Amino acid sequence: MAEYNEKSIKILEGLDAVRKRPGMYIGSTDKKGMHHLVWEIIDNSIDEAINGYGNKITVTLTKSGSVIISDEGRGVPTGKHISGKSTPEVIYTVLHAGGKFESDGYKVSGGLHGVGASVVNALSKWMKVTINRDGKVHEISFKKGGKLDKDLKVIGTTKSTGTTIEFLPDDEIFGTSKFSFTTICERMQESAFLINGLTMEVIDEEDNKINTYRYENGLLSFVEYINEDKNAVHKVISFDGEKNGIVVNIAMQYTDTYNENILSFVNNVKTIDGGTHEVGFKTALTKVFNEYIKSNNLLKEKDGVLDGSDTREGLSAILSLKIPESLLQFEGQTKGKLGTPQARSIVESIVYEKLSFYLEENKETASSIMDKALKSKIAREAARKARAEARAGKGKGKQEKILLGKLTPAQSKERLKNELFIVEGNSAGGTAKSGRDKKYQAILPLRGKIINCEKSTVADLFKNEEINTIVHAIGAGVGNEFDSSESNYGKIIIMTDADDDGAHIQTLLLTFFYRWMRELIEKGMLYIAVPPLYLVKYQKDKKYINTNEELNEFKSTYKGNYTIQRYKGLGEMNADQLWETTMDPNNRTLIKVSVEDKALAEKRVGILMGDNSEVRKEWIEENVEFTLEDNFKVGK
Ligand code: 0RA
Repeated sequence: MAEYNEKSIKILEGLDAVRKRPGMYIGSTDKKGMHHLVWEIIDNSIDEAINGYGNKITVTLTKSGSVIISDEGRGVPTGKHISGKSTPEVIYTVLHAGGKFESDGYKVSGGLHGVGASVVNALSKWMKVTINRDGKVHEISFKKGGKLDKDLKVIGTTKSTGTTIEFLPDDEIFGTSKFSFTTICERMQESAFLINGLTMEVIDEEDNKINTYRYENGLLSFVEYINEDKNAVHKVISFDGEKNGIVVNIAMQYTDTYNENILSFVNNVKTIDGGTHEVGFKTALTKVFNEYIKSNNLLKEKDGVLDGSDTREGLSAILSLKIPESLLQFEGQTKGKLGTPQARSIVESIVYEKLSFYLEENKETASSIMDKALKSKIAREAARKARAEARAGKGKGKQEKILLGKLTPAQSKERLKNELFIVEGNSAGGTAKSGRDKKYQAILPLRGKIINCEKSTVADLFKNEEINTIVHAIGAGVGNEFDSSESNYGKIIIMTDADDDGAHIQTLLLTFFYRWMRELIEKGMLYIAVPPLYLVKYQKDKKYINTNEELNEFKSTYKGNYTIQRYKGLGEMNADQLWETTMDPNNRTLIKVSVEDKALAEKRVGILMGDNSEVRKEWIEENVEFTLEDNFKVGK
């Protein structure tokens, strides 16, 4: 009912409605929302390419902050619309409920896609559309808010066809946000992976950078890209199939790591929350593995069977489905979950049939994959046993011994309200101990080195004293057995110095949490504390400052007459100051750690954990924004 009303209003109202409530159309008015404008325009060009018209799309970021999206399709129709206006004017100034002005082939209505190019126009300071069609160059332009500026007219001749759209996002809506070359490249590369033969070019005119993406066998290249820095167990396997109009393309590869990485797309749009296709894929894997194990006598009957998670350890896989509009069903709040029931059985039968065949044909690969799954089973059972013992009280004494003299616990037994501060260094740990809220805040100082967990086994983990302590303090298991609902703390807060060493410790800890307690991140329980960088004093006033930007602002406001104290470490503050600036829930800044994009997160953890500290530092500087409530996005 509500949806029906909303949609009818959308049709009736003009572009002003979009400017009044931009969030309704593009999700948000931050940097992410601003990038939605670009995705919206590009999606139309991609549709045109998928239909067989034009195999190159160029995105240009100009020095003035505008963006140009150019394709080589048929060109937007230029004739008169029944309303008497030109078709382009209608397309770019009239809100379309469903978004698309043409319904063909495979269309997706998931998520925020398909709100229409007019929404982009509505949220722009100006927009210009150039159409090459019928041998002529046509142009139409719009002013702030999507108001017609110059009506469609022919401005020249051409031999080519295509559509070029340039727009400048309105700073009244988006503030000072700027487009990110990296973000746009990542998105374009993803589209190039999904659409074989499509060339995606991204140009940054300010920094003179050009990136071009084109793949002949995109899914295969996608998996190779994800596994680039890992040791693959075999060559990428790919399967294709079709049934009842549903087309399935899959590529997969096991590596010697322990993490699972399944990405799925429907009609080239990511299904972030999975859905029936992923369920079908996982079901088939479990079935194929257990049948293989059984027929090759790799497991005694009394030892049971492989768990689904055993068959996915170290697996990177991409599922890409094309589903006709009539069968499309999306679920969940953000419509990121495929609901189409047929997708499950189709994927399941294709993977079952083709993977069984592959394993029979490639005995050596099969044996190393099975070996890995069997090892996963053993590790999983060992971890479960250890946890059961700890719960039954058997390991309790041991647990306390491990934490004794290290953890300063909170007094409260309210686990959700309690916070664990993981603090760099003993001396800062001491300060934090004196400064904290004893009731709800626990302090765990890190003394020794934390290992890089990127490739650790469970056994390696527990050999590292620092990690071992963290696992026991949180008390909710690790790896497949981790269960966030058993965590002793509602918030886990990483608190390090604001320097290179601190950043390094952060990345080591983030790698650990990402690999071994990912649910903590998914549930929004992991945070990074932001200690101040400076204390500035002006006459009798003093102020803590968290960013260099803020410092510059201060300097320009209070020309001269001030003193600046740079805090290099947590230890330079006394207990009161540390509480006041960094730990007091009413005053502190925390960055919530989140993973937006699984594939990118994989790459990012690779960057962060690689040997190149320059790249790492650059990344942290570029991607971690030190503002209240801003998310630390591993994946964005
Ligand atoms: C509908 C019909 C035709 C072209 C397009 C849409 C079209 C739209 C966009 C948006 C960005 N690039 C685009 N390219 C094409 C043409 C139909 C025909 O020529 O018969």
